Amino acid sequence: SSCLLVFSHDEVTKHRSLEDGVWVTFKGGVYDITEFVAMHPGGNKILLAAGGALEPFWALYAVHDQDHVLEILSQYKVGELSAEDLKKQEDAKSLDPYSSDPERHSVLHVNCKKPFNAEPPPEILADSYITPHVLFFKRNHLPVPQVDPASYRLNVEGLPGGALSLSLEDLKTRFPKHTITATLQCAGNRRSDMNKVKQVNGLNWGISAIGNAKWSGVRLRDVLLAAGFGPEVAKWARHVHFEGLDKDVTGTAYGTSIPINKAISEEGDVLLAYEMNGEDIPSDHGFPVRVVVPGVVGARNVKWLGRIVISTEESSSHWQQHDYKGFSPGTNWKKVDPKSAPAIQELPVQSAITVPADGAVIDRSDETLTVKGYAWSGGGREVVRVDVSLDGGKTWQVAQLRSGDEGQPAEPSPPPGRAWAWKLWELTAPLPPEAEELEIICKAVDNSYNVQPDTVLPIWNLRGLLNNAWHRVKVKVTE
Ligand code: HEM
Ligand code: MTE
Ligand code: MO
Repeated sequence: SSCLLVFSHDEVTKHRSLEDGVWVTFKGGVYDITEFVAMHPGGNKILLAAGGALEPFWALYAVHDQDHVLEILSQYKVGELSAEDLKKQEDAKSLDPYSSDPERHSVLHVNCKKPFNAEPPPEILADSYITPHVLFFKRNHLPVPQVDPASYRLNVEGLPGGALSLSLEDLKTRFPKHTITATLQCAGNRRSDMNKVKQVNGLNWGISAIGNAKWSGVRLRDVLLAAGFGPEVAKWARHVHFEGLDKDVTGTAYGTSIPINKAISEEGDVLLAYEMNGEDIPSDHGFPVRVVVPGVVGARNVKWLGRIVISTEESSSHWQQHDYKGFSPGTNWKKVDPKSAPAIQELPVQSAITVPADGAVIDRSDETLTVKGYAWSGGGREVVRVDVSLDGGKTWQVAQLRSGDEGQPAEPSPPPGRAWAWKLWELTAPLPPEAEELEIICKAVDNSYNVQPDTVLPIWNLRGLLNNAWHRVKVKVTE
């Protein structure tokens, strides 16, 4: 590397804008990333590192700890940092912002350690109608904030009466407690199948970035009414913003918004939940209070809720304006215009096969085969049928649906339009004679007769979101 130029730290700091060029340093290398800024999947945030070291930012957004990211970076190398300045930088290394994250169970498949993103093995996902919190997928964009329940305050702002500040005790004692069973799914669930078609940007989720839990807390509606929501406010209010207590290096909190109608309607069932499956919400899932917006994409279910704002506009946050949007298969990073697509709210109909696993080997002497999985639809639409094929889609059989655990009483059926929870399904059928390999497929139908698309290709998108194509697994049959 002796033929590379050597730059001082001072020289690097002069390149902090698109006009002067955007330079960064990484492990002693100097990079001119001006051209890459517009292509960055994480948006304009990249400019925060301009003129300095990438390390503290990548410690926070450890999604960068992947070979393909380093490959991109390596294309932009222009030189080395002087030895003297490199040493100064190393001395100033900051503490790991993830050091106080909670312990997690080792059975989880970890997609990213920092921030922590993990899902349970698919084989056990549909073994329990209610997903225990330990096995529930965890999707964090930032370090888990440490919240003291005694000093916790939820601030409700934007209403004419001024801000309302509620303690955890206030929430638990001043408002009636409600419980709903609701499924939460990340927009990136099943992204890995999109990756197989063509590389996308994002965590490589399998089929388990989904879970079903009993959430208890107060209705958002009741809190908004207590804060002064009334007919006058209804005339102008259009969106409700939620802000988490998890913050990035600039102090920006995770935030999103939902439409006011969902927030205020009695049928919307939006909760400010303080319990998950009958216990205090675990820290990974939002202790002490998280929003549960049933029927709506995981991203809007803000954890560690600190602030609610009533507004005429959507949240201006990265996660509302730039991420969690769907695009055409033909849209690439060079021509994507985030403003051209609405934020994802209600999710489409979904199902997946949890058993058998892809690549499993089945013994012909078993004679029958049992296929299991989950099915769910967004917007409170109820799954009314799941079709299963054992022969790659030539013939279909209807699976048995369940809203509870085997041998246990089912959950009461939900009021129309409020089917928030998934259904587990199962089909036991004779093994097709002679077949050496089976392609097993499932597809669900909801009560609006929405169906899943048969392949990924026509719904592929650069971010790998909203994959609800027929789920297919291949198994071998041996004698
Ligand atoms: C995501 C590259 C600097 C913030 C990504 C991804 C790539 C990338 C390839 C997508 C990764 C994946 O999902 O597989 C780079 C390169 C950088 C750089 C080459 C420097 C030259 C930064 C900086 C920040 C940042 C300095 C913040 C200050 C983010 C965020 C995401 C992201 C927030 C999205 C993470 C998510 O999905 O939640 N970046 N990045 N990046 N990046 Fe960067
Ligand atoms: N809330 C905050 N404050 N910070 C986050 O990173 N992630 C969101 C949402 N709420 C997130 C958040 C996303 S993208 C999803 S899919 C769900 O939380 C995941 O919830 P879980 O970790 O309880 O499964
Ligand atoms: Mo998500």
